[in-house]
Amino acid sequence: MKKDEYYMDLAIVLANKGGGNVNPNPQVGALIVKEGRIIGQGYHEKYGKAHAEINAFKDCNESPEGATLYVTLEPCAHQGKQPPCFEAIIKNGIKRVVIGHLDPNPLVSGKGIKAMREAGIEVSLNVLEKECEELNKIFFYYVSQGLPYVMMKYVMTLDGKIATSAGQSKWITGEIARQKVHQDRSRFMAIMIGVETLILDDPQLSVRLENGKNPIRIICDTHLRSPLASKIVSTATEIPTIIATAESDPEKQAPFLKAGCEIILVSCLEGRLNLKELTKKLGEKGIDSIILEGGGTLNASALKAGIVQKVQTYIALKIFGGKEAPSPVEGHGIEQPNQAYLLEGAQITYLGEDILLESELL
Ligand code: AOF
Ligand code: ZN
Repeated sequence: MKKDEYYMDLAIVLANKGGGNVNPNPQVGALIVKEGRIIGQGYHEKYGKAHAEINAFKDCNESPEGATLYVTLEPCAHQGKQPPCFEAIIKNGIKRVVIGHLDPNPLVSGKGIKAMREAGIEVSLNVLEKECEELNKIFFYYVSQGLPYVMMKYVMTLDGKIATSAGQSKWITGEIARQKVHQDRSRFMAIMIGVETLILDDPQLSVRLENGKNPIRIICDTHLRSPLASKIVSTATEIPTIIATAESDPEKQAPFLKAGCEIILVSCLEGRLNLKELTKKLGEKGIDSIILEGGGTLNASALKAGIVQKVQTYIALKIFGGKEAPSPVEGHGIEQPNQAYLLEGAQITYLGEDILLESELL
């Protein structure tokens, strides 16, 4: 591995430490190298707090003058919650800046690079660009589209069942796969289910991990049928909970508001919530990422509405069988194979006795 790639790889490891704590901002890592010695390192630790570059300067154990700064994302050039980083880079006498990926944020894009070059700093671009893009898939999508990045996740048997014909789904995968589910939940800002799943499974959708961060829970409930006694509604004062509904009657909404839920009013499309409109409203609220956890009817509507970017399929080496046993995507489905939703880039991870297959919608 070449020198620049080697240090950028370390900066990516640093950036990853911010996962789950910086949304809807990017995960960023920075490393300062002088004469072959790493003299400072930092990452963006918390939303609204110091940027990675500033943390790396604070960490320096000797003067950064004449050093090279490795940073996974183009340094910012705007006054946001934090001052512009390119100024600190110039002020600290950095000689060379190596950047992993450009920042698509219109407030930032290209401006800092120009200013740094004008100040005589050598700027190298796109080192480990693909890896740095992978790091901030959510941020890049959100900042360019204004919509949350939606990952449809389901757990199924080899014969494509998400529960038995008696509706039982605990458990399909083993412990290692379930740990991964909780790690992902603490990295995404929100988690969404349909009201049928709420009624049938009564889930908590919380994170059972040490220092895990609970995602905002979103229930798609066209006619406000959510049981007030459900685990999610009854804990809405502890974990933020949004009910998306087309029911505008204040009397029907009142008990949910009293329970601590937030209500987002959405119009109906063919008798179901307009999911495109809902994701737009969630994006405007600053929600950059959603895990869609079913059930099959909501998954079908989400695919049809074109709001899904990624599909995560956990496969257990088991067979349930049963014509009535539910599957991950229901609704009417398509009629001709050439109308299928197509995905690409299958990534396969072995998690104990289970398999995780991740792919992206074309
Ligand atoms: C971060 N952390 O390490 C870098 C960011 O409101 P602010 O000042 O925190 O600015 C946020 C924007 O700054 C963000 O959208 C991104 O474009 C840029 N870079 N942000 O939170 C960082 N380098
Ligand atoms: Zn910055």
